[in-house]
Amino acid sequence: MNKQRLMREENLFESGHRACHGCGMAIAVRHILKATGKNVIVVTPTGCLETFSSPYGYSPWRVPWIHHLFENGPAIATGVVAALTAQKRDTERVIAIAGDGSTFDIGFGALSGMMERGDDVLYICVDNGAYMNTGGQRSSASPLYSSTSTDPAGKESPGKIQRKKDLPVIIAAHGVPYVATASVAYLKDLQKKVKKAMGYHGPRYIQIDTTCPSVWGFASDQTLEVARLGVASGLVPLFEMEAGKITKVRKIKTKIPVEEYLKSQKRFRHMFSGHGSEEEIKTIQAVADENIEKYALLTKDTQ
Ligand SMILES: Cc1ncc(C[n+]2csc(CCOP(=O)(O)OP(=O)(O)O)c2C)c(N)n1
Ligand code: SF4
Ligand SMILES: [Mg+2]
Repeated sequence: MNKQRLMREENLFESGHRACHGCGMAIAVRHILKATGKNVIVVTPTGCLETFSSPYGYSPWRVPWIHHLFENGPAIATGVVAALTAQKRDTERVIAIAGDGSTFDIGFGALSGMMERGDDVLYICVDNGAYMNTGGQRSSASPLYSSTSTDPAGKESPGKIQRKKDLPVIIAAHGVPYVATASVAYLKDLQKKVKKAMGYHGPRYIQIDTTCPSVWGFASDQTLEVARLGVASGLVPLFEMEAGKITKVRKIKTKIPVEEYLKSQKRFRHMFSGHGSEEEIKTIQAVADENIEKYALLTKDTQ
């Protein structure tokens, strides 16, 4: 088999989508499917992924794919599992790939139900920290003090004043076998976690930090670098939890101050405009330090 053909066959999320240049989500999905292989059925709610992967007449999906409402992904995934069981089909597995608005907010009740029932679904949240498909409104995954279209920063407002919801820990509290966080900065790590999750049965959850050049505000060739800065600052902790316990963390090799991450994106530029934002930067640093301590992210050399 020639090399080109081999590469084509390995890629289950191909060209033919309309994601923005440098979209972290498109990169993540390609790598998720490399790890699952082709025997999966994917369900995806409304959001950027659905919109950019279903232009009329084209499809990048090389696996069966179902688009459904914004709020009912977990229920649809459960239904597909039930249909496969009824048909005695055990070769395909079901995975949901959904945005943070759908996962953290509007589909949260359905997600909790699916986790509690114990359905055999790998649920993956491609988290870009806001409702991007409709113009960047805040979600409960938006980071503290990010400027969003519904929490715009200005003279009277520092941006979103709430912290990001700690969804992986909430999901783990359901007693599910596997929960992990990943980043597009570390694609081998991402694939490893997806493969590991596929080795379990029951509900599993992976949350992937997927950088968004268009709404976060950075050059499209900086997608992986901005994601890497998030991890290096401690704001995006990468870990695995099995049966509710942290079993593995990705250590930070070179720790950076949060300013370096914040300065890389326009959604935080108000923090450096001289409107007395020093306190807010300190608060964000405290969030990063809390993650570093909670997940023991530093090695002996980086402490
Ligand atoms: C019930 C309902 N409310 C609102 C919308 C409009 N809507 C479509 S996509 C979207 C945002 C999706 O955000 P997210 O899940 O984070 O995915 P992203 O676009 O960021 O990838 C919204 C608000 C809708 N389709 N259905
Ligand atoms: S808006 Fe962001 S998440 Fe959506 S397609 Fe563009 S880069 Fe990707
Ligand atoms: Mg989103």
